[in-house]
Amino acid sequence: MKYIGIMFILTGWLLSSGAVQAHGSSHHGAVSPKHTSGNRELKAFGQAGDPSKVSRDIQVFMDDKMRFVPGTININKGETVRLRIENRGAVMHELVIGTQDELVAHAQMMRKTPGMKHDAPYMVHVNPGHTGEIIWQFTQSGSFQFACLIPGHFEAGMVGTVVVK
Ligand SMILES: [Cu+2]
Repeated sequence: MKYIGIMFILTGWLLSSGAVQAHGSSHHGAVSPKHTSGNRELKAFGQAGDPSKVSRDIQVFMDDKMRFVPGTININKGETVRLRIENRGAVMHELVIGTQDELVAHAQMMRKTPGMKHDAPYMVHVNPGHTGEIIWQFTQSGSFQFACLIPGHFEAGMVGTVVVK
């Protein structure tokens, strides 16, 4: 019985660490450096943008009311934009672009793994009083979302919409 118990614990440990690794490689790990031209991961909502092709800057504000201003961003299909994301709050916030399903799954992962480090060209973490940026090309029309996935923030409604036409 003792042996089976140990096996069970080991299996559980392997599964959980495997899940974290899978998350790392699919979302955050092995991501090419920001703003480089080669090896871009194509997402349902587009790909990392080329800074030389930015057609406009879009200012987005975040604060501790758990809201983005503006809450909706309109983009022309194919357009490369620079999101300039200012954190006017007193705590860290982030902006992660994704499909609704991706963001819900990602938020769940964040709750399970507090303090998880993550990075990708479609997200930025911004310390209080700072401004971060994302350069992104929206290659597909549709309705997408951006959210702060810090546990508690997403649940409080820190979600916005990107409409690409
Ligand atoms: Cu937040």
